[in-house]
Amino acid sequence: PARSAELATPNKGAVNLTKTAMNTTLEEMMGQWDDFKFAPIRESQVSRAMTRRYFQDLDRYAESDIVIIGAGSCGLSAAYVLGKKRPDLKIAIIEASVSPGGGAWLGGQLFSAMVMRKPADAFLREVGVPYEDEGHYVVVKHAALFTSTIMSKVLQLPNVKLFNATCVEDLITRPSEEGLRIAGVVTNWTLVAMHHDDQSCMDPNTINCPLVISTTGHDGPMGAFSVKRLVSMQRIEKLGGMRGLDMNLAEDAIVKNTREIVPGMIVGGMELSEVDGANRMGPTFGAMVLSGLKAAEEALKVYEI
Ligand code: AHZ
Repeated sequence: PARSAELATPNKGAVNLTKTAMNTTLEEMMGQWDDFKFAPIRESQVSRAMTRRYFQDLDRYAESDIVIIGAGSCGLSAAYVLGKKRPDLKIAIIEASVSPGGGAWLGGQLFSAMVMRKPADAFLREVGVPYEDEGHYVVVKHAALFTSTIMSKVLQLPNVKLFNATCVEDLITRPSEEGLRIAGVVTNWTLVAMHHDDQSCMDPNTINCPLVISTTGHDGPMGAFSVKRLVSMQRIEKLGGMRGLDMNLAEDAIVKNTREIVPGMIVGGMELSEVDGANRMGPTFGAMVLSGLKAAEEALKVYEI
């Protein structure tokens, strides 16, 4: 009988708003735990609430205006500037990890504080992250404060969608006057991409877009993805290889050289050091946010024509 009642009333418990569901304040809830109840729900409502939106987003962003690969400090900064300046552009961020943020959850080694050299403090003021002013540089009390703040700003933009746990595993190309242009990305669930060697028939998905901004970080298990692929497809001859640490040289070079390295693909952040043979900067993040700003500026040139 219980089963037939369930089948006869598939939406049982789905509407029927109780007092707890009606804009109760936290103050009103406190001390009232004996009668406490959540608003009722049916499990399928949860499934549909998630899957409908996800598949609508997959459909909407299958044709994007800009795809940003990698949601580290550079990619998120680029997304923030672009998404805010141009609410008419559809921007998809593809992040391989479940947790976006890349290397910006800690300031360096396992320390909390994050250093940004001036003038990158302007970016912190723009997004509303407090800092201590130390003269030529500023210090945010925890790198996670920067990362969570910029992420919350980016995720609130209606024209930006983050697809995390999803990696770019190839690039879409088209013949062009310049030889070849990048015309989109090939994606897969990261967990699937990690099992191509022991499972068969796990073909990917695709996103078309006229412009990709690649910010996948320096070489490593996942890093420098796009520029390594450009070498293997013989679109650039070889990588310069990231050089040793020199904070002063590195940060200036990364910002100045953030550019469209092949038609349709702008590269920013530490991925760029692998192309140009630039130094690394270690634990200072000013160049990452300003490289994001410059990448956004380069992208806007394409869209302002
Ligand atoms: O998961 C990666 C990370 O979140 C993601 N990523 C890499 N390959 C990907 C792929 N598809 C999708 N194929 C991918 N996502 O890219 C993000 C890169 O973030 P990051 O923090 O490593 O790079 P960044 O350039 O934004 O910041 C670099 C921060 C560094 S490294 C460094 C040094 O080594 O000296 N110093 C600084 C400030």
